Amino acid sequence: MKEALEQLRKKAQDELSAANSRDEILALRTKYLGRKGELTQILRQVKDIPPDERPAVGQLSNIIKESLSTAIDERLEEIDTAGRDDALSGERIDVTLPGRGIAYGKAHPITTVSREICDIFSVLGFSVVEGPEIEYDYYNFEALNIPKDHPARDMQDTFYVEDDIVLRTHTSPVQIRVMEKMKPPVRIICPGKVYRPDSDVSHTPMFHQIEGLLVDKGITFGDLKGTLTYFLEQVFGKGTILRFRPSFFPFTEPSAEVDIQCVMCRGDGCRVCGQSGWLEILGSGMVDPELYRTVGYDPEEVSGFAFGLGVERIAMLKYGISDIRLFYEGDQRFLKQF
Ligand code: 2NM
Repeated sequence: MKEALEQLRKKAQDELSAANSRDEILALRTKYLGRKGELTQILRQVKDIPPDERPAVGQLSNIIKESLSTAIDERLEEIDTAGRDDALSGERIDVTLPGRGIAYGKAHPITTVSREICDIFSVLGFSVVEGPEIEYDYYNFEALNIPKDHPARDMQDTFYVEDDIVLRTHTSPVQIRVMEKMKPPVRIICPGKVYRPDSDVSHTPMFHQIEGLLVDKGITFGDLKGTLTYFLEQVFGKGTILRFRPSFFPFTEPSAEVDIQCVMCRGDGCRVCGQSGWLEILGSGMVDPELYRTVGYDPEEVSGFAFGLGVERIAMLKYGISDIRLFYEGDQRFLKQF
């Protein structure tokens, strides 16, 4: 009996050492200590041995039962700890790895240049005003003194939505709307999208314009020259050489186009300036008295100047870009440079 017990203890301990998983160890507990387990089977036979040997056998079996139970618990603990250690070392975070980085977005170069231009005029006391991109014929043409037979009215130059509704071809209708509502003095700058059916290296059917308007008592062509000279020196640098060249617009009289000396060849003549040595930057003029009558101002009381420029053209000259379409292709390699 004693021998059978010792053999059982040895066998159980060997199997326990060989067991490598929780399930195996739990199976051993059932196998030896369970209600139908091997130790229990042996203890059932105690009643068959002589009474004087029973206490010793009982004691031994209790010791074996205890030590086997303790050994099983310890082994379970070992397995659990090893599993946790494996999990921890496998899942360890390497805090020295560089971060994944966040892909920040940023303003489109046209937005940036447009804001820079508006900021310069804000310093001079101009307010930034926006208005509708779909506009009545009245505000886009009629109120600006562009008569029905003017070439700018042709279907090729304007996107028509309906007979009397167009996609605005310039932002001056915003200025007409402001003058209808507000009395002089008026000092406004109007940025925004405009639309004309053109498409080549220097024209897209949608582009951005900024127009300015200043109306007050006693405003002269000298104010126009001083304001635009200051503005162009802010954009292209102090000492920028410029010239005011007579021109014509239906809404201004007199009118002038402002050129700067070519930034590429400094006036020698190159491909960018078409060998002229000059770059056309903006159109301007003294607001035609006819417009004041249209909006209810008295042309004997007030005078003023207005100007308009294309943002893409300024951005192309500023950054040395030769194809306007690059702004609208969404190519990250191009856009990331600004
Ligand atoms: C230009 C050139 C000259 C202009 C005129 C007006 C308004 F509303 F007062 F009539 N706004 N902008 C103007 C004048 C625009 O763009 C080349």
